[in-house]
Amino acid sequence: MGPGTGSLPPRAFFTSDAASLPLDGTWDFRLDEGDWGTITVPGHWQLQGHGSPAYTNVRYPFPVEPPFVPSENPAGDYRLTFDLPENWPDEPAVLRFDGIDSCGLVRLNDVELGVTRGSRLPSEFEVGHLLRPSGNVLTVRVHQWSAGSYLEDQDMWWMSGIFRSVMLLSRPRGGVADYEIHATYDHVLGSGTVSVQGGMLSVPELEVRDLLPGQSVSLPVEPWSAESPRLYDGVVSTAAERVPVRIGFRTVAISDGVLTVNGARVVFRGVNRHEHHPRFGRAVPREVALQDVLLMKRHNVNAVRTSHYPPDPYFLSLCDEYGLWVIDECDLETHGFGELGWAGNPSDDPRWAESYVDRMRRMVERDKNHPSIVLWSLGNESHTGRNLAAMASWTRDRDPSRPVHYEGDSDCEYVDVYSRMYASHEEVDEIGRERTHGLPFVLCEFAHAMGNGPGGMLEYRELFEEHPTVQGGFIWEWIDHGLERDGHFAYGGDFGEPLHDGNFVIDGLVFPDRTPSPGLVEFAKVFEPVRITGTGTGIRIETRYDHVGLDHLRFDWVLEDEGAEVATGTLVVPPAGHHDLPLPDLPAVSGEAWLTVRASLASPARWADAGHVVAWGQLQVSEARPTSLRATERVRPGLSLGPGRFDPATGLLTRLGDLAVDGPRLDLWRAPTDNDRGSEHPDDRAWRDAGLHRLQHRVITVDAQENALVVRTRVAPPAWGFGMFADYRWTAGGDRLRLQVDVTPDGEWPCTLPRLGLRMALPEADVVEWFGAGPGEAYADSRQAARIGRFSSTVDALQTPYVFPQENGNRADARWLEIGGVRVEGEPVFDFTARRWTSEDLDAARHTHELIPRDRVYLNLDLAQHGLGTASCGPGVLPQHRLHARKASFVVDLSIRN
Ligand code: IPT
Repeated sequence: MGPGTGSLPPRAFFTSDAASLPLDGTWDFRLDEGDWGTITVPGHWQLQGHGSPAYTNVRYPFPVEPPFVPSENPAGDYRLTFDLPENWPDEPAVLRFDGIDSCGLVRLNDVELGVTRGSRLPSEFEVGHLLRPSGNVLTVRVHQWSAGSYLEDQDMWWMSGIFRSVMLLSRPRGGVADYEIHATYDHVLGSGTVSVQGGMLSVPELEVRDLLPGQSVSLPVEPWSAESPRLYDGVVSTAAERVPVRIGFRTVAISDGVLTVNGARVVFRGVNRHEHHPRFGRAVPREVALQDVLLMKRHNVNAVRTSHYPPDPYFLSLCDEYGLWVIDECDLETHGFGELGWAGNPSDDPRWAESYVDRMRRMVERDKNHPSIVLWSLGNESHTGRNLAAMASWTRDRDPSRPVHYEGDSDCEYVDVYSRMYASHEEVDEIGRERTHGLPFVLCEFAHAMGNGPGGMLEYRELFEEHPTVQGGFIWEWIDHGLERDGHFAYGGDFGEPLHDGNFVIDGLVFPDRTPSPGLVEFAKVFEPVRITGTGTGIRIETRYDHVGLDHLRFDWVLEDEGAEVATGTLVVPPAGHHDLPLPDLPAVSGEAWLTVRASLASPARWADAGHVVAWGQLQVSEARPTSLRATERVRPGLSLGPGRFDPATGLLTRLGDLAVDGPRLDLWRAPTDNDRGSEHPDDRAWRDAGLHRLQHRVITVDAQENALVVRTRVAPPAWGFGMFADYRWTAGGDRLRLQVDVTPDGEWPCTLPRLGLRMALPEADVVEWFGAGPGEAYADSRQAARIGRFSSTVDALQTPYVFPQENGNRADARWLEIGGVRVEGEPVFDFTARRWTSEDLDAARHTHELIPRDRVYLNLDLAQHGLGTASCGPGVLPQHRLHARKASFVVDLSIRN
């Protein structure tokens, strides 16, 4: 129940001019005393052919009887023989392990050094006296389970091994044992104050030379913020060692219940980041950590909570350099005790006290010099108790410069910010109005990004803007933890785990391979740092930056008529504040025209090229010309009308020109999303109970009138009395067919509707072109990122490959669409999806590779779809985005284009 043994006191992570020897690479390895082979360090053995990964969210995959773990406890033996480089100094040395999951018994040259605990924390051992010039033998026996596993019940894959770097570091006598830099910023005076411990500090750029430990100096500086991450290079030195350091001046404070940095209120537009790679698990290569940071910055993410353990330290140096606010979270979660009503929870058991504080100490000491870290977090989902309170008080004593966060302290007895997860919009609004607990409020998790979604981010943003103490939040979560397997991504259960939580581990804003999902694109739009809107007569520009102005941006406009560019120009925007600008002079246009204004980087930033768009807005400047159709054509024998031929029995369209089609008919079903399937009362259950996935269409009449074909039907599920009358009225003018659909609910509908629209099948087609919202998918409560324009795509590219197949790819507000020679025009607009499989196929599939293209294209033309919400963990679809059975009419025109 205690921490590891034999290791040195924790200290800052740094490299210096002292000798060092990286020990990463190929090691000898055997599992459970089997045959010796090799393994790559850092890495997990389960991803290198030994055993398999297992996924559980909350439940421990072993009996809960702390501190005992199963007798069947996989043991990985690691062995590395290494020589010292020539000139290796005759000085003390330490062996540093940055992360071993879950514990390792370390031996060097047959001498036992100790045991590591705390998987995502470093351990260092004194080894100088044991080293020899060549033939050093380092062995580590790693166990999958240890008492520490009870404290490491995070929602992620159980994977073991030496998964972070191993280093041998010479520690010169009289060197920098540890160092600590305090660099604060006084926003009133515009000056910084810096002091150092552990060595002398020089910062040439600031003309600071050999500042002695314990002394401080104040001078004018540029502050550090996530928006302007100004770092000063310096050196901490003693006679024997020089440590390069990077200093950011900033002051975190809470005043009047508002969290500020450098005197300005901050809003976290954040994400929760687990360390995950589809092939390497939590052994994330450095270039991939950089990729995360670049993707975040390019999508207007300004904050990261390192859920739920300290990341590889390299990630934090990237946050310093590129600018991200960080909540550094300790490696602690005991969620599985929740299943036992928290009986025996370590958080309040004194026998675990030392382990708790040890974990916090190791994180804080390791990471204390990062300007990006603005809050310390005690851990996640460990309920409450004295050990957590002890971590908090230790932290406050050690580092009064950063507030303490922990969501589980719901009464805010030992934390400095009030934190919640998945609180509904309504509740957040109430917290903001009542200033609950009188503390800054953050959503450490919100908007669960599982599958298609999250819906409702916009409405959260509005609350962050409305209430000063509601200071943003962190989307759950950054990345889908899918593991690559035979060309697709695997999730819980795919490795035969007896106990697992399926695809609940697939809930990120980026896919496992880090392709941005539509959720991330939506995030970027919702949380853009500049708001550009139309005022009716002009353009409004509002800045949402907390620390910088607008002078790094340029504002360009483009005028498009029916989606075709007709003019462009540049707007002159003052560098700070909010502005109402007049419209630029625009040429005459003939159709529906939109003015798009984009704010882009005027010059290259560290994280993106010049021209990268950070914000945009659209204003409609002219309406579409109304189209009218004169029903000139007569219904002909054999039931044809204009370019259409119909089945006399069903009244369904069978041919359009030369094309064989299966006529549009009413469709209410969609392949449920993870959010539809979530919550205690899932929409998906209600829909299935109502039988919406197996509607029957009863033809009442097929009425061939002179200029119209009128088909009356009643659409209803088996076993129930409710249903919907659907009348299809076909007319034609020349080679254009018009369909008017009128639906009228019959009886009491027990549930919302997944969608309300038409579905038809067309011959195979490749390219789709449309004028409407795009280019990406859009749903009622996740549609900010779609702009009005003219787009083209292949049918395949319209699909969003959610790891767990579900409804996806909806394009909103199409004015017209062309696919495979068919033109569809809306009166005025429709939503559409086009795919090579049916909604039923999509519903049945469990992995993307199970979706097999058919030889048709299934086209849905919808009046509306139900919103997405985030009920997979959190609130469902907001009332204004729900779709109810109602009387409705809609009109589409069909014609053939050659
Ligand atoms: C919350 C966890 O903190 C997080 O790790 C993750 O499991 C998330 O849920 C769901 O994906 S805890 C839950 C009880 C809200």
